[in-house]
Amino acid sequence: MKNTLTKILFSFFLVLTVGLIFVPGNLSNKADAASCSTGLLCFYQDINYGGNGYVTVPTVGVCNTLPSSWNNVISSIQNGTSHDIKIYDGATCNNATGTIFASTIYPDLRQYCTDSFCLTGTWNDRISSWKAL
Ligand SMILES: [Ca+2]
Repeated sequence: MKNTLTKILFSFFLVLTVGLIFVPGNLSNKADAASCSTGLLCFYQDINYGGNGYVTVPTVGVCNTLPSSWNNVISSIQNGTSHDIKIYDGATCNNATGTIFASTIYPDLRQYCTDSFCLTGTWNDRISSWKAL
């Protein structure tokens, strides 16, 4: 009798635990992370891949100036490509630069700076151009 009650209680807590882990809301970040497919470079206006997205297929070695509506507004990035991406504060792949590594996600650029740029701030709302390596 006690053994049966233990099994019932164990089953109840197992179902409860699985239910809590797999609540759809808890998966939102993973679902968003999967929205940038392999081979694509995805910029987002807000942290955690929120707001509008700007999706592109990089051409290696070409400097890309962001459209004016995307200048200095990017706050998170998913790099689904196999290329490192150089990012620049200047509009013509000039001024301060940093690297967005291949197959890497950056959920919050407020937490990301590079080299001497770290002395003056982070990459949040700073990217104006980029180039695939
Ligand atoms: Ca800038």
